[in-house]
Amino acid sequence: MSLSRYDFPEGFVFGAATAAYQIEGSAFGNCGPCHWDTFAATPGNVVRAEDGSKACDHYHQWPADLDLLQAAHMDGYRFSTSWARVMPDGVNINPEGIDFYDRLVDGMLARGLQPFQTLYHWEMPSALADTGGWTNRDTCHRFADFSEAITRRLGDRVAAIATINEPWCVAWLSHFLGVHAPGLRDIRAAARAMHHILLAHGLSVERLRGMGQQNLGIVLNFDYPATVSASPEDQTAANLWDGIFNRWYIEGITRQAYPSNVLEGLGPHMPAHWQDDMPLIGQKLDWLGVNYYTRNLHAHAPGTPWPSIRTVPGPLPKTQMGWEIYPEGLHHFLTRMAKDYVGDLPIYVTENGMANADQLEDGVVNDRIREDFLFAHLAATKQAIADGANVKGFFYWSLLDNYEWAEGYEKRFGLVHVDFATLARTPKSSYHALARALARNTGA
Ligand code: IFM
Repeated sequence: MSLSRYDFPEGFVFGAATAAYQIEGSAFGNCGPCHWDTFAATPGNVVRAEDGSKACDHYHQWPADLDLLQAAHMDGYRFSTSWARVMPDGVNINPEGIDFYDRLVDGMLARGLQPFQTLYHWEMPSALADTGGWTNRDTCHRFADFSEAITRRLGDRVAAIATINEPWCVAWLSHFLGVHAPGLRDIRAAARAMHHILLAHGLSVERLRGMGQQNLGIVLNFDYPATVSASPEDQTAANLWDGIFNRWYIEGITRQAYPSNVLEGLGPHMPAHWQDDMPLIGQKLDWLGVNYYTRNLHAHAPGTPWPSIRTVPGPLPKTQMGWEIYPEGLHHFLTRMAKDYVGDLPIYVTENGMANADQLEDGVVNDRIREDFLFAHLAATKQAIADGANVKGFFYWSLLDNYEWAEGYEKRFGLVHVDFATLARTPKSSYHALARALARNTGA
């Protein structure tokens, strides 16, 4: 597929994304413990019980990593600032942590990269996890304090700030399905986390706006809800999945209301007076981040408790994660967000990518399958723009192979291969293909 930056509007931001815990190395720089350290240390939670203590050692190797972005002609870099690194006990500032991000942002600007910052990409400081994490309303206020502290230092130089990365993962995946830290499987904890994560977003936006900060957004993830059959029961199951995964967060923010089919199950477990928080949650955004990876097939699961959904793998080709490759879903969500929720508000594809069992052979990684995946999703984005969605940028997930949470270091999403024994970086063929597509035609 031959697409280049010239197939997209002038000023469109091409970049790659990472997150702090997945690449930095939490053992360095007086970073505090977070709930992922203890989740990983508990047998059975993470492949080989691996954690992010060393990760890609980005804490020390960041200049070379930023060079990789620049050499691929990227315009932006989406990164996150770890709460546990900036505030190891969840309250007091670690000067070494905040200095690290200060240098990192200056490093981006020196290389012509627009810094797209995410405030919460899942490093809940252990001290706050001890008091209930996202099940505790007080954590939302602590998060606003963290947002203020880091923004006082970086806010004059970042291009955009996202409050939260993927509230569905923070709340449902982590408190109902138990797959991510803190590994709870409890409907009451899930209902509280689903509401509190949006309250934290609202309090953070309110605090940052009060400081005069511009370009505030949130990053939501979306999963295309297909059905196993055309039966009304399976349709209802897919609609409920759509409500839990896709509609809860965007409708909380843009309509100040939660989907009624989800409240049927969660209503009894919601925190008292949650309705009073909706105006705060529903404040104006400056942009919306869309993370998209796959679709899933759903069926009614009779005889099981609410939500009574059985999710099964579909027939399409799959990535190393077992996720179906379905670029049409990205077009669906970009146009749906514009049409049903945000109108002309700028939308960024803040994550899209695939894991693959890449092999380094004779110094080369040939990941043609990732090239095809990437360009198919870029084509879906281009079509969504043609169909009226105001998409302003696309960030590939991820720059580097990294710590894939409960999957440890097994699943490789990077444009750049990382040898986790030596930490050597090797750009894959997909990196070179993207670099060619992004090179500017200078006419020389
Ligand atoms: O690695 C994650 C990232 O942290 C959040 N979005 C999905 C990616 C792939 O699973």
